[in-house]
Amino acid sequence: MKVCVIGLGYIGLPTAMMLASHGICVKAVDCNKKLVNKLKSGNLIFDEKGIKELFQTAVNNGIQFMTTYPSVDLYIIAVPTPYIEETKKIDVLYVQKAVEQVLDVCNDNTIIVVESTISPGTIDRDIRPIIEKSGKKIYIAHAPERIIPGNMVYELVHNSRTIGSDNKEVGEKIRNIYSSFCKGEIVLTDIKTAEMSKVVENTFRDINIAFANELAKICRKGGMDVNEIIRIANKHPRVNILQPGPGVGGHCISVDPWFLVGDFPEEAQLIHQARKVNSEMPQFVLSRIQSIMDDNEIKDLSRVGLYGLTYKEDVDDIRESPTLQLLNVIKNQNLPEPALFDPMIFTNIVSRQYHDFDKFLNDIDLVVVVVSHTHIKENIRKLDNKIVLDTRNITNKFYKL
Ligand code: SAJ
Repeated sequence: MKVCVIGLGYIGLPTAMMLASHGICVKAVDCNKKLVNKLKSGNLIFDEKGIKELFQTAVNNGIQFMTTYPSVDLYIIAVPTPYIEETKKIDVLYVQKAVEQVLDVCNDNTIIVVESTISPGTIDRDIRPIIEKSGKKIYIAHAPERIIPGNMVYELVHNSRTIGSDNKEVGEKIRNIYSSFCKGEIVLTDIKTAEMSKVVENTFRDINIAFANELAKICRKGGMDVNEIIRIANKHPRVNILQPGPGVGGHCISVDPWFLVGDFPEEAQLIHQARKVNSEMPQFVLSRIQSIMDDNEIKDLSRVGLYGLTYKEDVDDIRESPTLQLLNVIKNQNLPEPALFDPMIFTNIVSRQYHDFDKFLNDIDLVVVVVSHTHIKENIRKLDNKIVLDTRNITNKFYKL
């Protein structure tokens, strides 16, 4: 069976490479010519544990990168699904465009699998009518991914997966493809259940992070140590509180819960509130910075340095990152721009960005650790003479949230 993976981002690319590495004939498509040329010339666009080796095996096994849609037996669509700012509903345009382009080249009985996260009912409402209009006999299914950036290659192989299909035989065919590399359980269900379960997983995590963040605010006001309280509470066999932090970033957890808020505004009260708590964390971080500046007679934010720009530790993805959210809050209040350093980011994203850690430290009085990269843990001694706000609780000796 020939497979085409559409959308060579953080999910599509590793999935395409994994399939190719396990003997499947894979054609990997992206509309971005520059990206495709980079891949063709043997360069990856992001780093991940084990991804270089996977890339090499996939190339050796004949994976093909291209910008045009080929005719194959099964398509996997892994394009972005943002939400519409005003309505909070899913913006399904990229998926629809991909489906339309598949329909232009595919034959009857082709299978289209949507991997992109979609809100429950999206396939019936927004995709099926396009397929019906084409007059072709096509099978559509949904197989959401679950891999965590930072450990993608391992999780692609070991996580359990869900396949939503309205046709058992087609579901089995898709299961066969994924089981070429996936050692976890592969659960077959209907499309809407698969759509909803993926959104629910990320919403569960968002709510749990919001709980930890709210506790941080309560403990700050009440003069209590939130990290110690969480450490003790988590000794209870049925309590597992997550870590408070500077906010929730990434293209998944900070996006997917909005789909439920957009479609079920009356019912999704807790989900909406959790999003609000997490979105307000950058403002809370700014208040902490200002109070520490007052305590230490630091006169303005230009003497403050933010450590970390990515949305979480040891990845090079900056989408929706808490640092970018914080910089936005600072800009909106017309305050001076802080300095910034991130060992994972080599291009210039903001104007006061440093690429030399020692120079960065030299130019500032207060360091705000926004991301707990391994780099900062290994260089913790360099912070010895600095005033530090540690929003990630990397050690217990600094100012905390
Ligand atoms: N965060 C905290 N405190 C925590 C845990 C996370 O503040 O205790 C923050 C992180 O720093 C980051 C954000 O939350 O800014 C999200 O990070 P994450 O590691 O929780 O999750 P993602 O976005 O990298 O990946 C999630 C995962 N989903 C779940 O764990 C339910 C992953 O398995 C999904 O595949 C991925 O979303 C996706 O693509 O949907």
